Amino acid sequence: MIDLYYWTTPNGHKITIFLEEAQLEYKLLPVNISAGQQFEPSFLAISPNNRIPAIVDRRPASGQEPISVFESGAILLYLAEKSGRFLSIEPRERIDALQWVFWQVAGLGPMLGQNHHFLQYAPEKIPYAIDRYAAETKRLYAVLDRRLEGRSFIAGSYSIADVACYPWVVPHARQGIALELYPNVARWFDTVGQRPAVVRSYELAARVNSAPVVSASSREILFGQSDATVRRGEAAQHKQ
Ligand SMILES: N[C@@H](CCC(=O)N[C@@H](CS)C(=O)NCC(=O)O)C(=O)O
Repeated sequence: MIDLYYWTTPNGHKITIFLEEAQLEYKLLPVNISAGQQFEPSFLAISPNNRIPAIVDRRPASGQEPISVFESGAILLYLAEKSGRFLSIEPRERIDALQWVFWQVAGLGPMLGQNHHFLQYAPEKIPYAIDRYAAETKRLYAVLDRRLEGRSFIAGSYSIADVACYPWVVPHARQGIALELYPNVARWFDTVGQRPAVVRSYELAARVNSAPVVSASSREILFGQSDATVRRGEAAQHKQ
């Protein structure tokens, strides 16, 4: 049984998609990041970066102590290895998929996140920041588009590389992206979006939370963090 600490965001969707695809047994533990639940000591003990997603595998293959994992890329790798699904064991195909998973967690996710921030949420419109992240977003979509030319999926057959990237392409309109300008991404996006496990994951998300993650009341929680936030979390953990 996998405990999944989850909220309804792209990084959260990656893991529900994998778990639904692989049909692993899991228990969903919502962490409402708009309400500050990511700072609860019990969650910080599993996810020291105060971010979802995180998992606890109550039945690791070793048969020993439960294993906890944070960072969506590490979780996808862990689950792929545990289940033997969506990551080839053939070395060339395996590293091909993994390099695109790393590309997603180090590039596509953070850059599109900054794009969102400056385009949608920043209290002042800063043209330099908006333009910088809009251009980088378009560059990354173009990289993905070139990669998908003549390919059905990002790396060989459907893999954790597709699972990692898909949820970040879902909000393409809010990123200022016209998907028709990236026809290979658009075709891939349609194919992945029709997979029953992907459909189930987004239905599940709608049942867990239908409110926007970023609202007037959650802005300070999400955008007001600093080293003091981490120190407060640490102090709360020590009190426990
Ligand atoms: N690199 C991390 C990023 C995770 C992340 O940014 N999670 C966001 C939701 S998508 C979060 O938990 N935010 C809570 C906060 O900002 O306090 C991963 O890939 O897991």
